[in-house]
Amino acid sequence: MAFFEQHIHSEPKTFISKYIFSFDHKVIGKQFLWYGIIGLGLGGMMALMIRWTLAFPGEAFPVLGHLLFPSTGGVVPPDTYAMLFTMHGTIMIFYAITPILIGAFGNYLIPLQIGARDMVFPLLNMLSFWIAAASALILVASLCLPLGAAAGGWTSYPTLSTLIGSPGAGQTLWSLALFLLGVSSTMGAVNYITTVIVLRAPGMGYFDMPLSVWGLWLTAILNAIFLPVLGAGLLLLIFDRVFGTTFFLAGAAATTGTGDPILYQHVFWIFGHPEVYILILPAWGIVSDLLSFFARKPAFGAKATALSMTSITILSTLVYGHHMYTTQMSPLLTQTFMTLTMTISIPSAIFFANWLGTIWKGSIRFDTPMIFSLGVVFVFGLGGLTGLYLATVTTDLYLHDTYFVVGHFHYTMAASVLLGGYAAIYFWMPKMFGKFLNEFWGKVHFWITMIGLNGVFMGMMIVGYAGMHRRLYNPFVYEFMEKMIPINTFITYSALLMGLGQIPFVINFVYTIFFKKEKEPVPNNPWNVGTLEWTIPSPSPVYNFKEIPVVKCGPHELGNPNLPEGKDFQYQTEEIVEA
Ligand code: HEM
Ligand SMILES: [Cu+2]
Repeated sequence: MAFFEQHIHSEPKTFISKYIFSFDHKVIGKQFLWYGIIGLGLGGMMALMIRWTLAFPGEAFPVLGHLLFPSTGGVVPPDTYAMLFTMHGTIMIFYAITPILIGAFGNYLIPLQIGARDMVFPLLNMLSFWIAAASALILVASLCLPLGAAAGGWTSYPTLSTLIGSPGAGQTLWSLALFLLGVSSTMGAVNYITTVIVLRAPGMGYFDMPLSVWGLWLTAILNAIFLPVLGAGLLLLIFDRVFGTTFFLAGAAATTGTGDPILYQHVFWIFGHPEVYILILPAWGIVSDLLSFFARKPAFGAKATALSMTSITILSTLVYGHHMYTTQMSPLLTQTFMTLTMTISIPSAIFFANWLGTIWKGSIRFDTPMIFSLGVVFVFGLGGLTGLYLATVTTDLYLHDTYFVVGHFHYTMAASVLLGGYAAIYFWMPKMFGKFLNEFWGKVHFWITMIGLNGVFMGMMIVGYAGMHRRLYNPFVYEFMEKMIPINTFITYSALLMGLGQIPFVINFVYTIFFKKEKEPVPNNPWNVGTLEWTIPSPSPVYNFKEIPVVKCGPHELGNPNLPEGKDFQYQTEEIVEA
């Protein structure tokens, strides 16, 4: 755009300016990628400890147990169990999935796919990463406190999270860490939104943007609006804990204050529901593009997909109350939230059908990024359907706070977003690092993960439906649940399998980046697709585009019958070939 001169960056010279305090969106993207993958490992270990405790209560956690919990002979103690599920949820959502999908791919893809040389505000971008790093440091440090880390669940409802429920400093640090992360993400979001608006290459209308950019852009908008809401809630919580205010103090009204724990829930979910869409939208966008690329067909109804994603974004701001049916809001409010929640099914069904339309009669190439994308279609289908049971007040009253909810949200976000993230890593690896991940190990990774995760999350929905409450230390103290022990053991073995399935990925990833030598340089466009990032060398140079490209067609021009023999796609810089 005319009023935003884009210069060619000069190459940074020192290690520090190149890899540590880098202004380059591509390097910042990679920093976030490593950050997220480390988070995934940490959160994953915690998940295995949780599962071990549930399947084998009272037994020492293998290998690490004796090291971590010497006072109990290696058994996870109850208060530690509460910290584990709290930190697991917090780390997975905010320090693993968010940095991978939004931090890494948001940074990496947005400028490249819209034909820009960098983000609009590179300094802000760098600060956003380092504030996120500080936030992670604070969170992890809280694990070493004498009274331990936060233990009030990832939602940290009062009274669990006020001084009465958690006297230690862990909860305060948790709130501070998330507040900082909110600051970091808001900075990132402002950058993404502005970059998409002002730096799109000449000729690129909104509907010419790849759907990945659409997803990331809508996510950034949600982030910019709703993270500050969480920030406000956390600030009040910190005030309650540190300065003795009573915003969320139960029973405060009965004495002199005006506190109400339910107020926190409103504030949390006004942020929290959009947050779950913040996580899923980038994955949706990426999958929508990849399905088209690997089916060698234009994305079916791409405009409708973009518009459905937009309407889901808007609707997602209006449904938060479905997390609070059991708090006795007025029936009118409850039913309004139910109706609005159900309404989301309409745009969801539209773009889900578009996914199926895209692969229908395609000449599908089953490369690793594609099988991960097909995996997303499958698990998101299941996750979305289970949402309907929770959206219905009458069924939710029974299912609320059971493992059914846990199964639902793991299908929708753990499974869908994780698989979507992996699809993206396998797909953009050659552009990011100039090397391919090994296909064979990629497929092994996919199948073990897929089998494991369905065992885990399907199992969760079954025990939840049978009445198993979430967050119990030893559910089998209740007689009616003894019959579920075998299913719980099955879930745990599935989780172990899923955990083992990540090892091929980690080895593949680390080996490829640091040790693998490609025999020949990776071609600019190994997958034969037309979006702008594939028009430049792999890995892309510091300044991305020597000349800012001029866009002449959409991102999914594949399989046009008028193309010359032997060519089945067009670059976005090429005029559409007509008969
Ligand atoms: C497709 C339509 C969806 C519907 C109708 C739906 C509905 C619901 C409802 C009603 C609840 C509350 C259940 C309860 O606590 O009793 C819930 C929980 C949840 N959903 Fe969904 N959902 C949908 C999609 C998603 C997506 C796409 C994600 C994430 C990417 C997601 C993530 C979550 C999370 C994290 C929770 C639980 C939060 C907690 O209590 O810790 N949902 N969902
Ligand atoms: Cu929700």
